[in-house]
Amino acid sequence: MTTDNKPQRETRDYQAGDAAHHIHAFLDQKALNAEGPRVIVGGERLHLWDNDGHRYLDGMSGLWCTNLGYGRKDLAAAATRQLEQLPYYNMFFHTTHPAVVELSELLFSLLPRHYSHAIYTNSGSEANEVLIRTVRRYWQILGKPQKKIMIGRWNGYHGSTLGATALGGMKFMHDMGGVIPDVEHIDEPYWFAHEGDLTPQEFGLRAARQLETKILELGAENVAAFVAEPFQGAGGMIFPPESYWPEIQRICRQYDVLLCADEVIGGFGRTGEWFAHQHFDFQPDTLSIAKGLTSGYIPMGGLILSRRMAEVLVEQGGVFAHGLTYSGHPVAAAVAIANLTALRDEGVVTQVKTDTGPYLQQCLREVFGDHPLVGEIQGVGLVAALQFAQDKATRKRFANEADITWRCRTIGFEEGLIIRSTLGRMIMAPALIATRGEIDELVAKTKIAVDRTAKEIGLL
Ligand code: PXG
Repeated sequence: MTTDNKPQRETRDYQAGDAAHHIHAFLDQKALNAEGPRVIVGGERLHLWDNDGHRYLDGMSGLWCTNLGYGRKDLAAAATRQLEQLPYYNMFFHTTHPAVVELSELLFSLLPRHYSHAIYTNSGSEANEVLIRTVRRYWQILGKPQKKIMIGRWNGYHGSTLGATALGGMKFMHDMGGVIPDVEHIDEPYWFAHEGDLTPQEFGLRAARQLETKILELGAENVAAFVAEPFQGAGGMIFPPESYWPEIQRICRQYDVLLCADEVIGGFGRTGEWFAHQHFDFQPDTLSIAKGLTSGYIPMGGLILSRRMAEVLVEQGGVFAHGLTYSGHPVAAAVAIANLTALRDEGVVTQVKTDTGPYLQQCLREVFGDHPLVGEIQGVGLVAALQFAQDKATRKRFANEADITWRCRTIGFEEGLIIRSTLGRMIMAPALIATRGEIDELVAKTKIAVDRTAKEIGLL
């Protein structure tokens, strides 16, 4: 712990204040209050420390967002400069400002050339709210107002606001008042969970063709868009088989359905490409972005539109009846510029592609390839998942897999490591600046956590 971060108040005092006033995300409040949250007070590169001086290796880049790691003075300086120059102005009164103009120029210099316009938001959820309204507006302008059904995927995650929740496929979120009309879902391409004997490639094609079946059932004239994460993040870091995305793209083109990629997690270098759809080699019509846009230092998101869509909205659309007070916020834009500049000029994304990404993937396969608890290893660049399984050969999963992975995550914390558990998988997505040494530490600590878990359930 550094002196800058010496405790100002007792941990239990912070915990009491938190319990008294704060509803946390996706947690049982009562249980959390009884346990008392860890109070995180500082961070540097991949490490965090809490109010009691415990250090953690953050294997999750915060919540998939601190792509440049913690403690970047250049991002802080960019925010300070902009706060002093122009802390706020809006985009409504026939106005703009240099920060947002320069951000757009930089962003579109990094994106494939067939994208041309952005609608800025504060978060990924808002990006997906805007997505729903924008694709429906697009079809209205083209004289097809009935083309408004959005198709998402079960277990996909697109955010926590109403439209984004409905678009996502988390049933427990739908159950908490999270549905809207004209949203449908197909299955996720989760080969390991598939109980038949299809190869991954056969399974990928079959999973993709569910989209065709759904479109035909609903009538292509009623379907606006298909929305999915290039690889599924919160739903378990699920990588589709190679056959999946080309077939999805074929289907969307054939039935004139917009293909919308949620790049909130996959964007800004995670896979070693600037955007995850580039890794999977397909061409979406829209991209939802957030998180890595600012490395999480300040909230910002957006919806990226293809030139074809933007031309319709701009040339034929008249008034676009949407706007957020903080769209293109100058301070967020200034931080995003500093972040993207660093990712580009320090060669961070290139390094993930050519060095640290392959290194992490190779280390994980060497260390866990024959591990008795691990049935499958998926990932590319600096994102990976370990699928826990009772029997790798038959892909038999544990009946209580969520408990086992949760236990592994808890042991991780005890060992000074933060990795995430989903149903049957452990997920890691470290900051993109990770060195080989930091990757060694991540893999070694993960091995300790997985071994301890395996011992507890009698597998080692
Ligand atoms: N799309 C995707 C693909 C996401 O992962 C969002 C949209 C929403 O972004 P905002 O900025 O509104 O949170 C996300 C968010 C997890 C977890 O447990 C992941 C997210 C959020 C909360 C938890 O992996 N991703």
